[in-house]
Amino acid sequence: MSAGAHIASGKVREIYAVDDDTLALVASDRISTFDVVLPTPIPDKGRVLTGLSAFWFARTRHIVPNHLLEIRGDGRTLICRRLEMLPIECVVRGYLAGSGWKDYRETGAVSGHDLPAGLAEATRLPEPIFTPATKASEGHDENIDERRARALCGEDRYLAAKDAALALYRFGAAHAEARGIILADTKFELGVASDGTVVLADEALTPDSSRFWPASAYQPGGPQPSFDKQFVRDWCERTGWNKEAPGPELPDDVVAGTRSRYVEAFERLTEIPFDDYLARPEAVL
Ligand code: PZK
Repeated sequence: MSAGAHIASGKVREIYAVDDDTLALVASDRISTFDVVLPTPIPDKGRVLTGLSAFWFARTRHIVPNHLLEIRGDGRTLICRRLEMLPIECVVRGYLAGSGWKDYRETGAVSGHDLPAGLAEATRLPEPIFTPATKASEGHDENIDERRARALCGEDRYLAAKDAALALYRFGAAHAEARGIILADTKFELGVASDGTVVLADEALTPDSSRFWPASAYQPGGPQPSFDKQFVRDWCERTGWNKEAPGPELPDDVVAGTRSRYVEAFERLTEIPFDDYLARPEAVL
């Protein structure tokens, strides 16, 4: 089916070769928290993420072309055009969180963007910022400034990737905000097609590649609850787990609650019943 050789593994996804020009991206139901993949899957999580990615790919082609060719009937496999990937993570931040908040607190800047003094954690930024990062093969990506990112990609590719990423973030954040979800930040991966066009790849605007916050609970000045993973994180905290592998097995109620949150994110963002997606994955296209 995905037929060919295994090309790469992410923490919770796999890539296979279909032929010289084509890849299959398969999303599992694995979940990671505190950087550890837990032993208990969340049923349909891979389908939620695959359906969301495909939904965004179909709706953002006017902003930048993307690698999606086809969605498989299993709902967890995207058939994609093979690209030459850019060597940076294209991160866009609309709010101060995660490593953006950390870098700001330590230096007053994120990826070379000097920000106003005295901002609180989770503050909405006056404008979204592009904060490229290195692709670490293990450990954490490191935010880099525009000069380094430009040198890694080449001037033209860098500017095309930056413009695409900012426009995609603005589109996704506006769509999500209108449906009660704050898209605090997100990471895109872009590649270059054989004709030199810069193309959106990987997954896009999913809870695994983004910070989704429930708008109803938004309160700047501290860490925000994650739309999708907060049940899991809270439960893990209560067990006293030291956050080193292996992680704990999740109880049924935490699995069910977490699955509901993923499905809720899917339905709020796509306005498509998740059961319709399961019956016919092309419903998101
Ligand atoms: C590609 N990754 C990262 C993602 C993993 C690893 N269209 C493409 N062409 C060529 N290469 C890639 C893609 C895409 N997407 C992306 N590695 C290679 C990655 C998901 C799971 F294991």
